[in-house]
Amino acid sequence: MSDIFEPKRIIVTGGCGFIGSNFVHHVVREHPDVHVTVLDKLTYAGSPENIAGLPSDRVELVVGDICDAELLEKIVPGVDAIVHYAAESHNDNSIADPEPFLRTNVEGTYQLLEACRRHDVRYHHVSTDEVYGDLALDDPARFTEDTPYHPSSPYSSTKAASDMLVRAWHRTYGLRVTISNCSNNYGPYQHVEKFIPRQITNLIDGVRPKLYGDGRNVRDWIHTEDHSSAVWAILTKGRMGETYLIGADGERDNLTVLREILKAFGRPEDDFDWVRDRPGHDRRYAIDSSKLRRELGWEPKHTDFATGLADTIAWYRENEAWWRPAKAATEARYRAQGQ
Ligand code: NAD
Ligand code: TDX
Repeated sequence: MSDIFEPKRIIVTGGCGFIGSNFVHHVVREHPDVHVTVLDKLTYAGSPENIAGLPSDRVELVVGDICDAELLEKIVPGVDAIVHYAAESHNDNSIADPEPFLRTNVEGTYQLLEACRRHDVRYHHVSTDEVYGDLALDDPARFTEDTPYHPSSPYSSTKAASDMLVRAWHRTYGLRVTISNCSNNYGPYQHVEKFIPRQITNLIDGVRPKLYGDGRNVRDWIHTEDHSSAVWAILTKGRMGETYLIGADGERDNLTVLREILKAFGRPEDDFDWVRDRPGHDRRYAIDSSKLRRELGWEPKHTDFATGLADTIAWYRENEAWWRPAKAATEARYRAQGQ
């Protein structure tokens, strides 16, 4: 194992989004000597409310675009590390309009890498298991760090492109980088466009949940808190230039997850609508995270999905003011797509 890296000042891009804000809460709670500068453009997916109430001497919000090289010149010098979460993150949006995905996910990553190169800053890149494409339902295989890249959607292809930039900046310029590719996250602060929050908030609204295709697509669910602890372990203990897969053995098909949500609301198990499938819909994702566990001693703590889901449902019930403003426009967009 490498020496432990102990950053004191970090930039978290996308720290007002779902996973980024959960990471900021995690760092504030678990690492009291670390100062966080959140860099976030506050797109439709980001809200300053996600980090409201955190101590102002520990967390500073800079509203801006990761593509803005001049802004990066102002905030990057002097920090120890950048942890890069900012992205356009939703597959369905990338199918409707890929352009913002190219800009933020590819060009934005390039600008951050260049800023890190100019100022010799350690860089951690948050990516997704979707870069590996999909697996068949009857295939016993899971993704490993050696699985070839085979992305399917505009979203996942831009994430794959950004991973490649990071690898090139390490090999060519010797930039101190690590990459993590994580499976599907769930938990508080997830936008209502995503599968689990969409169905929970539909049920709160008395609307039938919507299932794509045949509902047999498998996702490997991990609680976002476990994603945060894994990213911290990789940032501080990971080997330079290495990729680590993050997952918590949470494979479930969409129909099973939806039925668990319906049950929690006391609804019959078939009380949902089948809707148009996503074009190019990946069949199954599955992560083998043994490298991360073996090399860095990481273990997930929130592995009881039923408890995690119940807590998530409770969070959406208690925080209607947080998600309500986005709900009508999100559903209008889905309706226009036949979903
Ligand atoms: P999200 O859409 O909830 O949040 C993205 C955040 O990035 C928002 O706060 C948004 O305002 C900000 N942002 C977007 N464009 C920006 C720009 N140009 N400049 C600055 N800020 C910008 O996304 P998420 O689900 O929290 O995903 C975060 C990261 O984790 C992404 O890189 C995603 O690819 C990766 N990831 C997500 C999952 C998942 O299950 N959601 C799984 C694996 C990896
Ligand atoms: O209404 C729905 N009905 C439905 O059946 C929605 C919104 C989704 N689905 C299906 C599609 C997927 O099989 O549920 C599954 C999960 O869908 P999403 O929440 O859109 O997630 P996914 O496409 O799997 O991607 C997520 O995980 C990997 C994140 O959005 C990505 O950012 C991350 O990289």
